Amino acid sequence: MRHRSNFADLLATRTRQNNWSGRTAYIADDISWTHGQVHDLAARTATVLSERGVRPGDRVLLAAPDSIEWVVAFLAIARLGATAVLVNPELNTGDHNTLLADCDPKLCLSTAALADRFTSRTWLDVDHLVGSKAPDSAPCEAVDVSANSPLYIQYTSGTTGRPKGVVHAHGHPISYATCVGGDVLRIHPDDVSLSVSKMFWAYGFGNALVFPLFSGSAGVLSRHRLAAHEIAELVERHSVSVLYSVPSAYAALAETNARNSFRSVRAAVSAGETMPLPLAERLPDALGFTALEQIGSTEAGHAFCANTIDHNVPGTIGQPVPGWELQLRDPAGGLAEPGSAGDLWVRGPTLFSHYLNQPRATARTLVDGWLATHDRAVLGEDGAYRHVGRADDMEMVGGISLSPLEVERVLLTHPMVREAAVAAVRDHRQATKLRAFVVASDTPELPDDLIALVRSQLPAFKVPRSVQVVPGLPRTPSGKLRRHVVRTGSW
Ligand code: 3SK
Repeated sequence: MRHRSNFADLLATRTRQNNWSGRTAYIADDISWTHGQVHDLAARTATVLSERGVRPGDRVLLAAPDSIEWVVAFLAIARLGATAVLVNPELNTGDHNTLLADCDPKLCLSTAALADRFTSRTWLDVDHLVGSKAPDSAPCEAVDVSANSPLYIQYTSGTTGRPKGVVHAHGHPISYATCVGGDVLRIHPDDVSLSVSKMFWAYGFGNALVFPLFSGSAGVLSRHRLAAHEIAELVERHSVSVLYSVPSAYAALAETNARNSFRSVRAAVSAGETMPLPLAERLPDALGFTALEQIGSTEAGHAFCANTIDHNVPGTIGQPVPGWELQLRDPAGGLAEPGSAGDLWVRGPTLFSHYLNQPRATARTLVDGWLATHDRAVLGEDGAYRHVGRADDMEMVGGISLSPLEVERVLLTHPMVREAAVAAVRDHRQATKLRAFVVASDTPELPDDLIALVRSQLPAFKVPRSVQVVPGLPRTPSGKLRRHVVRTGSW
């Protein structure tokens, strides 16, 4: 029986049926690629991969910066019915080796700069493969797969712990493109998007690969991590209409004085972490837009709760994305009292099938079809959810447990503070003391001012003993704070 569920094939067919072949799909390194060119090159790249022995069900590791080559390689792997393992190219050798051992790929694709990482396996330079070898090959037919066949794996370690390979199927991106890209953001063929988060990560993959290809719109790609002034410059140069970013990057943008560069932005999406309310309130003045906050996870595929183009309540993570159910549970596993905070469990159409090689972790996280997000939230009377932290966020100081978020929220009201993290850090006597780390315009009196600010609003045991100004906080690629690293006091 033919399923016609191959994700790469569905996108190529959709492009032909909607006459999008001549429209711009990507602008990468200032070169434009049409949707037709991308799908044609992917079909030819699939031929080369097949000649190299890639077969349906094989895993192919892809560790490269965001680029047209990345997009084309992904579509080629999908076309062959193989599974793409999407890996952060910036990891160190040890981390790459851990992932290699876990996913045991048939073939590795990376740029030449990372060749030595992967030559213990069959390895190809993705830029050479797509740029030089594929154009001379014939296009390859798509392999027939079912909507449940594995399509890609992304690694998550959450904010701590052993990496887990999250497996998603061919049917998933089509579903979140419809619900998040369509219902929530109303992406249309005239949009031009820029995702600050990279494509190896769930948020960036949906934003930069799935949404443009599914909607016939254009995406701007950058190989390197963008500084605030580069984001402003790209948005202005390409008249970006949909910007996807994370709170720490919005905080940096708000200080650029580049409001005029953002005139073309009709939607500015924020995810990865809760946006502090003072920052959310600063954005309209500083940048001319209000951010649309959403929350999702690698296991969920993309966002499951979001503010939408039609209904945005700053300071909240919005309402369930169509197709998703949310439950707030109390510690005993029952439903939390209305209006009180609970552990967030979600159920919906794009939940991962399993963690690669980790059945016990899968069973702990996916229970009766519900995903334990480890986020905590509260449902307001307005129907919008507010994120109130992670289940593992608590700090213990002098035997008393406290939420660092409450202290961070106070610190963030100070006009000089752009980011804040508070943790119980061991001093030289191994005693834990509350310390605040802030990204801020430094002044000699800032630490004392911040301590006085917290003291004026919170009880004494929540006042940090010291304040350290740091250039940046340790975050996951999606922008989530790595609290276990903050607790070490150095990074
Ligand atoms: O909220 C997030 O961090 C997220 C993660 C993956 C995909 C999408 C989102 C919004």
